[in-house]
Amino acid sequence: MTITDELQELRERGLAAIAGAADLPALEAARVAYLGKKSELTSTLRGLGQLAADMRATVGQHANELRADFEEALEQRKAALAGAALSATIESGRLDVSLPGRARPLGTQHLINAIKDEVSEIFFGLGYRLAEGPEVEDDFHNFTALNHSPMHPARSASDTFYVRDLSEEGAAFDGPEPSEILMRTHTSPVQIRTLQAQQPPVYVISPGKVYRRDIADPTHLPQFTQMEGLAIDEHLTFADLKGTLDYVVRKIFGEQRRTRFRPHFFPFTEPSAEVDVSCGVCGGVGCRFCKGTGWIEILGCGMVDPNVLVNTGIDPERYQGFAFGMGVERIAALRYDMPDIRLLIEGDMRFLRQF
Ligand code: 2U9
Repeated sequence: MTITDELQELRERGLAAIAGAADLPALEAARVAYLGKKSELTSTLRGLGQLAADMRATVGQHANELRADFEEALEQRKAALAGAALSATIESGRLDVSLPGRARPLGTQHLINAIKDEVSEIFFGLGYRLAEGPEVEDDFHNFTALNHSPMHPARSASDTFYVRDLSEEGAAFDGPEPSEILMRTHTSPVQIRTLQAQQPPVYVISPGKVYRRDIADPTHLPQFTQMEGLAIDEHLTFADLKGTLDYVVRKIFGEQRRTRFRPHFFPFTEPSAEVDVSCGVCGGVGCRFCKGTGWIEILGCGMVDPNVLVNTGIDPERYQGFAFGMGVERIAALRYDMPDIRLLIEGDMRFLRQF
């Protein structure tokens, strides 16, 4: 075989290896094999000096052409592989916009807030306004202004969560003095603040979270939601209170329901009453649901004690009023026949999703 034939055979092998390189590392291996220092082509070029002059020119020309052709073929293959790699990347990242989207479960309002809003709307329809205030309160607004005697049991540390500011100099968790700061035990202090800030007429509702040192059981929670209301005006009587609450209870539970007012005692109202609604299961004749009485207790109320008006700078000779309070969780439990109000706050979606 002549050198020219050998170069022709090398050309075919080299071009085939370059064209057959499947990726960039394989292409680099082909470059080393056919253009590298130890390649046949390099030794041919190095050996040119030993050839006769006429052969040297011909072989030199062919070998240099072959080197140029290998280099060009390498460049072309490299570009083709890079293009293929880019296409593969694009292909793998392609989005099928016709695929259905991932379903994301939607959150909804909690039943407690839904009932709070529903009852609030009934009062807004009667002209009441929303009053809000702090959940961390002081003794005056939570107890003293509301006519609680200094030794009233609700003030005890076993009924009320007291709060201490531990960032203060020398403060200890069990400080020597009783704390004046507490978690509000009802939303009544919001109404005390309203009366301090504005003169009657006042018609407000104050829904919100309240805190009592109770152990959770089917009918108690250490944190629950209250809806309280207050009306202070000239000439308000117990008849206004009865008419208002009878209307609201029928709006909440249904027009066919009736109400009953039983005498009761609260420190902040006089006279005071507890309000029952006729049983929705038996219509008032007596059944297991109402424990045979035909009635279910739903809220407390009364005429605001004159002492409370005096405590907030309002003249009780000119103004009178009524107040009421109900537990939102209790309303929810009655309306949906729940055996245990703890279900409302445990976050079990199988239960909450029903409403
Ligand atoms: C002012 C004056 C009087 C608010 C009232 C009740 C009766 C009542 C309970 C219902 C169930 C608390 O959630 S519960 O445990 N509340 O029975 N609350 S009168 O009386 C006020 C409020 C503010 C200035």
